[in-house]
Amino acid sequence: MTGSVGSCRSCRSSALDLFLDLGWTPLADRLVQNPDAEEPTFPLQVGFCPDCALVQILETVSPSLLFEEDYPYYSSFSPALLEHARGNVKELITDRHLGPGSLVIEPASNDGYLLANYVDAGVPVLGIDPAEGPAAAANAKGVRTINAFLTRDLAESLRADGLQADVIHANNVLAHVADTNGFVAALEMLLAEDGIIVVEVPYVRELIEHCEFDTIYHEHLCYFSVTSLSHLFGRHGLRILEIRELSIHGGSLRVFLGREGKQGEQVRTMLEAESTDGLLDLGFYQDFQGRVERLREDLVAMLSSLHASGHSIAAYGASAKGSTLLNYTGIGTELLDFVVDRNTHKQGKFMPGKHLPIHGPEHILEERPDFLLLLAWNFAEEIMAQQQAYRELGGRFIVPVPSPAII
Ligand code: JHZ
Repeated sequence: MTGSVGSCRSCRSSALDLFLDLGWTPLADRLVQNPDAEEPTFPLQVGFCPDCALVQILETVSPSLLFEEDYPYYSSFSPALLEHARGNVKELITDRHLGPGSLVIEPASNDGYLLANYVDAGVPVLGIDPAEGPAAAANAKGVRTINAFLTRDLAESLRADGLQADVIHANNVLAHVADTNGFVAALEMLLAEDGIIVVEVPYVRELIEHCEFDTIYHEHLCYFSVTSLSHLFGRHGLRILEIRELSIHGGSLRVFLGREGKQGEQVRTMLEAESTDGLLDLGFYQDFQGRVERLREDLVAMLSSLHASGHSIAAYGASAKGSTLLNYTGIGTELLDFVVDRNTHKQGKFMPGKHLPIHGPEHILEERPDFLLLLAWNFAEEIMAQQQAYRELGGRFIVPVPSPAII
């Protein structure tokens, strides 16, 4: 299934405009076990659809290569994300009067970090996730999970078995699916008549305005605005009822969708603002390549000068976005000594392409690098609070976006 799309992933328009080329990069979540083995790389180019305003990468890498085996991302390693999910679930249980007779479904449920909150409250759940390790971890903690991709076929068979959800969560998954319309059709099929779908996606406005180019990698096929979401879901009889802007993952949207219902005032306001601010035109995206190139130059210059003056530098967060950042900027073992990450499934492996070794965070105090490049800048506050001891010893963090800064 790997290959380049000829037309828009959402509306099928053939008029895609390329505005960013990050070169060829390895797969961002495919951590390396053996640094001598060959690693495949794929083109990473981003286009804009002038017909439905969807920003998207042009390459589709086979989903089984991306997600099925050895997928190292386990949501539960971030306390901030756990708290984020807990708050969301609590509110929905109250607002939607959920109880033992309800059903909550979540595609891309990962290790069950979100659904576990429903299980604790006695609300029946069904998780669906193609990644073997995280799905097994979810089942082990009592979150019923099918190890599969959510497709139209799976939705049809679940529906034939009588499953209809009062709430469907789709957090950070819409951008990941190769059959965008098929996935939304599957969500619609699984939704009870008066049910609600809660979707979270990183907001393309934040990506562009804050130069978060590193959140672009092959797992993320689409980068959504309210306008592009509205076109996509509208095609499947689903309407945006409410939207919230969230700070998670560098700035995200939480969108509530239903078959019918009153559209909140803020939905109209955001749609209008996107139009006024130019998000529906190529012009909004056109200087992004130049801004990303400048960031690369500034970051390489900053690290090179620190290194040349005898400072040691390591990195924090073996994140997927870290892989894009390192591979696009070319920063590797000549400037950075190692990467640390709390996720034990990542430790002992190497970063894609650049092959920096990944250790547990205790390595920081053992090695005492002068600087830590923050590759998980979206969790800056949380990580820096955990690293108080390192900071008290004089250690400093470098945050790469929106422009490199030492803090
Ligand atoms: P994190 C992930 O991207 C994966 P990544 C995925 N591709 C996606 O869509 C986005 O999220 C939304 C570690 N960490 O979550 C955990 C610590 O070590 O920003 C992670 O490995 N200590 C599905 O990988 C990494 O940092 C900590 O205290 O770019 C963060 O990765 C915390 C908070 C995190 O996104």
